[in-house]
Amino acid sequence: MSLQDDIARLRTELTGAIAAATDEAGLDAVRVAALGKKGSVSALLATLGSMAPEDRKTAGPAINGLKNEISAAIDARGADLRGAALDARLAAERLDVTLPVKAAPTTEGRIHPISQVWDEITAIFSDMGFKIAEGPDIETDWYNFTALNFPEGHPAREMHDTFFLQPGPDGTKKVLRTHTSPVQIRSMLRANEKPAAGYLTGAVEPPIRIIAPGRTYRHDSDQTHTPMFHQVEGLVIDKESHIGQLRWVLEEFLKAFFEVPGVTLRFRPSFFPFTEPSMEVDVQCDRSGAEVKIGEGSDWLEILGCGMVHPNVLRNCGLDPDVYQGFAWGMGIDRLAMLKYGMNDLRAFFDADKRWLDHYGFKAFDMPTLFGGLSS
Ligand code: 2U9
Repeated sequence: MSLQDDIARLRTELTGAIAAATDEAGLDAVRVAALGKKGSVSALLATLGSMAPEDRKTAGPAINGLKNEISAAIDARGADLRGAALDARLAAERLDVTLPVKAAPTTEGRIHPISQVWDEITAIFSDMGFKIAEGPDIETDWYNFTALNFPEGHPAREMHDTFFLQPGPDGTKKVLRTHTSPVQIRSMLRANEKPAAGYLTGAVEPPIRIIAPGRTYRHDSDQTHTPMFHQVEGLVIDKESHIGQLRWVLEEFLKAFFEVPGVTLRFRPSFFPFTEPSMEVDVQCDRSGAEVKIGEGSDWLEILGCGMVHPNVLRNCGLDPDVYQGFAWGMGIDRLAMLKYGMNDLRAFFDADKRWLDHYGFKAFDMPTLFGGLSS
């Protein structure tokens, strides 16, 4: 077979293989097989060395011509394959910039009004110097009732519509706390702890200034009651705490919470086993329009209960009522949320209805602070 035949055969073979290569890796394999060290075109070039000079004169340009031709064909096919790969990628990664932008979860999600109001309340009382106290939802009868001066068999225990748990091995039934007051009992008992011998830390003497926000439970369900609801209670214990301070704390809180320049409060005598005297507090409001306006008008709205801590409660927590006295108050977080943000059915709070949350919920990054605004 002549050199011309070899060149023609290789040209047909290699141009066919180049055209058949479907990706850059396949094309590179053809390049190695033709132009690599042990490639078919390189092998032909190597025969030039042993040729007679006369033959080399014609064979050299012919073989080099084939080499350049194949090299150019590989480059051209490479450019085609890269172009096709880019087109495929562009098609696959196509973005329709005319579509609306998909919102990030942080802008889509909503903070529940109860969480919002909880954060607003804790921001206000923290600013006044109160610490936030927490405790268990499942309590013993002693922490929920006895320590709070509810006598055994007293009707007030039934008034709380308590949920009882199955009795333990000793026959006693734990309860779902009916108020957050056991949290303050625990705080007072801790404040009264004597440091163990040799330790400098442990005892925290009064003054105590705490608020206890939390879930509470009562067997009750209608438009304004749910079996689980949220309360925030406050407690101040010091040697000379008095009702004047209680009134100031409540007024400052209500002004800050309802974001109004002033509030007028009305204190009515009431009864709670854990406070003496006990009072229910109404705030002046205007109910003539669609929503209740606090701080103006000629109506009254019951908003919270309060009183001076009963001496028996102090005694039950190891504090001497002749040395210490204090005041306490309690209010419903859910009710405050309804009043401030104009919802009228408490049950909707717990329906987990996304449309309701989209409407009444708050944006995740709008954290309530006193300097940045509570509800802005
Ligand atoms: C201790 C001593 C006293 C907390 C108080 C109220 C009055 C009160 C209700 C308001 C609406 C509960 O959510 S509600 O139904 N609470 O009226 N709570 S005084 O007094 C305490 C708490 C703890 C150790």
